[in-house]
Amino acid sequence: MDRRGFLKSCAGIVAVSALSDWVLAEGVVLSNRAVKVRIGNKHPNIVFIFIDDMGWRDVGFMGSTYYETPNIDKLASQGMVFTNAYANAANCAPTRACLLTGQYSPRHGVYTVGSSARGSSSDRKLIPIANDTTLDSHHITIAEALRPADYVSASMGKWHMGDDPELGPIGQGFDVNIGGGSKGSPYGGRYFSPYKNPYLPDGPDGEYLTDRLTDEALKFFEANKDRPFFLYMTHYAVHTPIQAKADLIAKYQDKPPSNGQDNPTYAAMIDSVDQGVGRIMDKLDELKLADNTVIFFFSDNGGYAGATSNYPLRGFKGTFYEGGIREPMFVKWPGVVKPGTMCGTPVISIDFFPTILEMAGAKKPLGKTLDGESIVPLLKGQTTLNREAIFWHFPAYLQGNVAGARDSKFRTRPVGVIRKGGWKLLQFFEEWVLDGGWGTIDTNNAVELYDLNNDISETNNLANVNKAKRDELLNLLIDWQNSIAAPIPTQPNPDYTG
Ligand SMILES: [Ca+2]
Repeated sequence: MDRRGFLKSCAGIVAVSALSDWVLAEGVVLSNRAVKVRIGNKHPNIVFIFIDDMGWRDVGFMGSTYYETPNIDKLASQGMVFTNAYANAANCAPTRACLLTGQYSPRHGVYTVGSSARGSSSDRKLIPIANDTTLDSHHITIAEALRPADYVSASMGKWHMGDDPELGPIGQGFDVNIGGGSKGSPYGGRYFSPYKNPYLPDGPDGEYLTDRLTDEALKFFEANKDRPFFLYMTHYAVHTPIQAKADLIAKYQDKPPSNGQDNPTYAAMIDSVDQGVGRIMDKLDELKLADNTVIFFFSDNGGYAGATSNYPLRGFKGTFYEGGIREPMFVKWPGVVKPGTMCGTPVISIDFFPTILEMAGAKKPLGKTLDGESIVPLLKGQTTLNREAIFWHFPAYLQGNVAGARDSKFRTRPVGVIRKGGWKLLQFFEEWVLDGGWGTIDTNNAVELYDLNNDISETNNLANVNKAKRDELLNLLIDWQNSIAAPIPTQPNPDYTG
């Protein structure tokens, strides 16, 4: 049976996602992963530099005067800096699942890291929604979507979505996996070889993981310089454990703290990332690929409370205040993005999937829902996108006491969030569900509203001051929750003791 006949015979009985998987798989077989050298290499190479746990102000180009990132800053100056760029979540795995699929969390069920029921049960008012700790293999990832466009792709570093052969980078469509499995921090708890990482052969004793991943990236460029490539450069740095090379720690040992940033070892971790970025650019220059390579720079959640300061943003990794979700970001796209530009339009990690597809000239996989929007128009100078708002859904508990959190026991309790224009609203499900919803909204303490344009630190809750704006955003948020069937925790926890 030919493909058309097969599709026709299946159309009535095969679920859309299964059908699109089949079409995608067929595309892979037909291309046979053959090396096709493009005449003139029309579509750019894509290097996505993804730092773990890096805070909004943890780089020079975002204003840090403590950390030193000359290579990253130089690259940022050659591209467009996004000042309102968001991760889809305040911790690692969910942002990664959203980025790799281009979908909000309710579509894949990865809401948090590990259990959604963190902390003491007696402190939790609701039974949280169960969490998926791995990304199911039926989801089409960005690497799978790039295959029909003849991109070779590599994941280097942290994966955190499951293990190969099925759920790791190879199982999810990458051609190369260096060091990525189910773990969210360096295997064996160490940044130095021997790594004890099943996906990364040990180097010489004492070799530093960030340096090694850069070495592997350079090899990948050499091996694939004649075809379009996608590198998901997903550093384990600068996640805990906070470990760095002694000579670099010494560089920061006597440096005066600045704006609350004062950890020499963390600064040295960032320094190693920066040196790696410099080596990547030198290699792309040497191979004469730099002019046809797009560089993205991004992080997966806000800065960690034990290592840095996100000032003036409120909160840290794990909270849904800006310090937990706003990220340093730039895009360098030679010949398209005007160097030295800045964009304040809110963007979010689900946007990278359609953006990269558009850059690569790849088609949206058949039947695939993409929740994000391509930011290519912004990169070309437009100042708005089509959507009305962006959303977060976190039906889980994250324990811990950090400055800026809403209470002392949890970095966050179950929450829904919307940002529209300069306004941001947080809907806390415990109060919303248990204390009366709309009926008692003026007193139930379920909703916080902030005017980010005038209150970037989220100090002034306007929920009962601008009720029209509150209700407008809350209605949009609830409409979105309904449209995507976002599961809201509603069941009271019998263990709760108050
Ligand atoms: Ca992270």
